Amino acid sequence: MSLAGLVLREVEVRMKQPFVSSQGVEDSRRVLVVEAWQDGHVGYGEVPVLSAPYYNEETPATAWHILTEYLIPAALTKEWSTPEELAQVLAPVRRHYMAKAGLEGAVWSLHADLQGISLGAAIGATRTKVAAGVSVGMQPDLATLVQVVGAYLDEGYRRIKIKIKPGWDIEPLRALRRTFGDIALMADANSAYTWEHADQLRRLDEFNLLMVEQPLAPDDIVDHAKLQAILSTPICLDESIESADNARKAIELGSCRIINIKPARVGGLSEAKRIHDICLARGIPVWCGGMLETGIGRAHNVALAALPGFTLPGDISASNRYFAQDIVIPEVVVDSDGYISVPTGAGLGYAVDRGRLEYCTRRIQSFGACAV
Ligand code: NPG
Repeated sequence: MSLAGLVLREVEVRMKQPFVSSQGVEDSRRVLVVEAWQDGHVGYGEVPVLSAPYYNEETPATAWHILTEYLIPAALTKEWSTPEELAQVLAPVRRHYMAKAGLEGAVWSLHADLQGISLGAAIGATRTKVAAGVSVGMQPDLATLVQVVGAYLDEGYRRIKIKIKPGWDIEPLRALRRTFGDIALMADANSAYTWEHADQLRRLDEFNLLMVEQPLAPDDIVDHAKLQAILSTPICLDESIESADNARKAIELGSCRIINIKPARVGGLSEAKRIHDICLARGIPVWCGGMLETGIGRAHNVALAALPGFTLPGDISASNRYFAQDIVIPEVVVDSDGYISVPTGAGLGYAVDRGRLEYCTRRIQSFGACAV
């Protein structure tokens, strides 16, 4: 590959309702979109940062700075010819995984398009459909939670994830079990607990959950190993797993029995695939997490979730879960059986609605031969 140029956009896509988690509230998505151009073909990647640095250290402003000052210049001046080689060129920049993932993702998307194959095929994926799960933000009361979950079950979602924290855990889980019986149910704590809450967390075992996600600190694999030893509920790690080497250590320590893989959290699809391969070799089931992506990031997640080791429903819901109007055509949809079809067309598999993309663009900068 030899990129003609790149375009970086900050876009704002309005959400239908605010998403509440222990990291805060997102009421519209201000993310970055990267376009990679070559021979009239274009690939797209997304930097799904939150508006404030409460999931990781990144925001739209930090990602814009790192991409424009370091990552994009490196991509346009250093030698590389495949997306995996680009990931190595970007590696000297420490962390800033979401910024890296957006740039590498655009190049993966372009690479697949130039080869005339789907993004999924380009990374070695084989599934023709992926199971859709849904993440339910924190609700004001139990009645509203039960009503919201019931509506998603009626839409066909195959797994329900609710946010928990001390004071909002046992009661909501008990209400859902009482109302909906043995549905596929999991809880995401987003590090809201500490080791001192171990006895409280052990009470989760009564609910036969698929897993409890990231109960302890976002950079911990030691206390999680101690907790998993006394919990029958599988621990799933999210924030703690930032690389394939991290994943190997967590598995060897017994810190988790399941891993949530997000391309944005680990710097892109190349590292995400490496984590998948390590987990597959060690019998650790994985699923694809979400960061409230627009259809561009969602398309990358669908391609990743089509790899064979993704045996659990992920946080890949339909575009209409969050957006009245997405920026891709067709929008990501979940069928009545709770599955998303994996696109077979060349590249991203979803067309980017360029008019909608322009309408949502708040800031734009072009690099190399791209003129905007
Ligand atoms: O459906 O894309 C989605 C969101 C899935 O709940 C989800 N993500 O920690 O995994 C997470 C969580 C999250 C998203 C947390 C945004 C905080 C903000």
